[in-house]
Amino acid sequence: MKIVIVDPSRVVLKVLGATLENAGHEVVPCTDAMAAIERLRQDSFVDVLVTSLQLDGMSGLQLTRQARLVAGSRRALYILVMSSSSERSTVVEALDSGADDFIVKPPAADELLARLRVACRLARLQSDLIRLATIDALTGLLNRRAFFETAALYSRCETDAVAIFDIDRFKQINDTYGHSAGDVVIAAVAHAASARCAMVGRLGGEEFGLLFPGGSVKDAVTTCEAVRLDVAALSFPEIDPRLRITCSFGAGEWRRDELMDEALKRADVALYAAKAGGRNRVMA
Ligand code: GH3
Ligand code: MG
Ligand code: MG
Ligand code: MG
Repeated sequence: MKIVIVDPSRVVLKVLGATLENAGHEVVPCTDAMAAIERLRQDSFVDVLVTSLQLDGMSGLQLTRQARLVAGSRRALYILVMSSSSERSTVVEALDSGADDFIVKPPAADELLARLRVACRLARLQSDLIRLATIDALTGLLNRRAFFETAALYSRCETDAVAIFDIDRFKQINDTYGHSAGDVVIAAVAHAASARCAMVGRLGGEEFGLLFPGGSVKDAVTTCEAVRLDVAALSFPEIDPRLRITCSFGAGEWRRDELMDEALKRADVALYAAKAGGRNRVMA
């Protein structure tokens, strides 16, 4: 695991760091809380924070609370607090501040490593749960809920745009080649879209959402047009060499102070027009 350890003493950091490294962990030593927070902000691969309560500047309890905010609900971060005081009130305060566990300082190596094995078990479980709850299994895209949550997390820029698209006459593909061939097509279309846009979600069966933070409707239309051409160029020799796929797209402005639902409705109207206009096109 990747472990950030925070203690004002370089000697303590060296001793604990060696123990953890010998057990195969990657260690990031920090002598103060600000450095630790900065690291957590920049590096989403940190699994564990081990912090002393007694720090210079920001206290270990404040660090614990801040670290919880930084990690949020989408990231597994296990926090182990160390303190030379094992008073009950200290333990309670640490756990209530967001720590997952507590160990008396200086910790015995075997106990510290055993507690980190617990951390490892829980971190695996938590990241599995986060993945299962947010990632669509067929396509690897954000699922519908995660797409909406991600959109809500974005600070609204001066301009934003959204788009949705839907595979044309998809029912025919299922009916002609079977459901599993349909799944192959859905996955290939998803892959093509994610190569052109960083934020793509699977909104439902063969319908996808694209998010353009800071982008205009014109940007959205340009990207959709690129995806449209990429999808039209896909071939599926393992299904039928003659099979070609098209998609219809609708793009819309996402105005400030508007829920994304409203912007999606706008995009949906455009998508409907694209379908009615003959499919395999982008409308805004
Ligand atoms: P249109 O051009 O108007 O979009 O026509 P369409 O046939 O694509 O539209 P419709 O919404 O009627 O059909 C979508 C089909 O997608 C219906 C449903 O059975 C199928 N579908 C939904 N989810 C999945 C999936 O995960 N895998 C497969 N293979 N099919 C799915
Ligand atoms: Mg449809
Ligand atoms: Mg369709
Ligand atoms: Mg559909």
